[in-house]
Amino acid sequence: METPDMSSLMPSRPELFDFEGISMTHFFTDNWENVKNFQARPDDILIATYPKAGTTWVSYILDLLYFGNDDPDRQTSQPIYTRVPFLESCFQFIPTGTELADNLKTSPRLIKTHLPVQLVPKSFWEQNSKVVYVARNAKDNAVSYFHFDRMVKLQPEPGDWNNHLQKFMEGKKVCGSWYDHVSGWWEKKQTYSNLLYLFYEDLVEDTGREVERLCSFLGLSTPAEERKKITKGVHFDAMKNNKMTNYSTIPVMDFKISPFMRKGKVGDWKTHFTVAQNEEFDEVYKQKMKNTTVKFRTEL
Ligand code: PPS
Repeated sequence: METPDMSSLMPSRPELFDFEGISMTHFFTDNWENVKNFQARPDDILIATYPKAGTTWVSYILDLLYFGNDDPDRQTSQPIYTRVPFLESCFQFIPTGTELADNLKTSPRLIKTHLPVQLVPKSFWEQNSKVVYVARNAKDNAVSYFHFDRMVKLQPEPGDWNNHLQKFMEGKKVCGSWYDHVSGWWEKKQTYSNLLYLFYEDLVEDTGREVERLCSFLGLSTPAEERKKITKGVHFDAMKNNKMTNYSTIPVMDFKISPFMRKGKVGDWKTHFTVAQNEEFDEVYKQKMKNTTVKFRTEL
């Protein structure tokens, strides 16, 4: 029997529009009343990132730290995007992020967001929930975002690499400006002590050390042996081969164009940026980041 053509059922690529000063698509604003009024709990853990900065990696680390030994079924049959709901998401093929979060039976609840700090529902701050922010250097982040937009049909068309890079520098990507995102969250860290600010580059350099840092922030006394096991389980190759973490169970990603778990490297930008693009990017970077103290590494 021939495979039916599902393309007509697939929603078309959405338009980007301004939402409270941030570029967004309707998939992240359609459920806004529920997002804004979301009731956080004191033991919730919010995993916040600019898209493509290592969200899935840190989500899986936290999932294993808390629930790795609890329920074997969780590890073998629940994809990471249902274990760790994506708060502002509103797609047709899966319940909304707020529905998924409201129905989570676990404690703590692990919740993912890509929102800039000023759009995070206020109950998280009122409840003093813990927040883990992950940031990735702009160049690799831009590259990863490009390949993601190419293969996810629910993202605006990225155009060619140069086109995408210009839009990235202008902040005309879903979730807005990378520069504002990482610096806004960095500022928040100065006044909100329940926020841990991690770097993707540090995770690549020494995952075990960052797992330890997470444990200490979360007040977990996970034994060294267990931490070692987790560190192995969250290695790029292990996650790429794990159906529950590699997003292969989601229908809107075209892995023939690019896999979700693509390269997992620091410095892959060097295979994409031309000398001229790099010079322009560095100039724009200097300007946009002149008022923040957050510093990134673009190579290890
Ligand atoms: S999303 O769609 O915003 O939730 O994507 P996100 O998970 O934030 O980012 C995806 C990129 O993170 C890489 N990744 C990893 N790198 C190293 N080790 C591990 N374990 C790992 N898990 C995910 C993933 O490969 C994407 O980066 P690129 O550069 O595209 O490979």
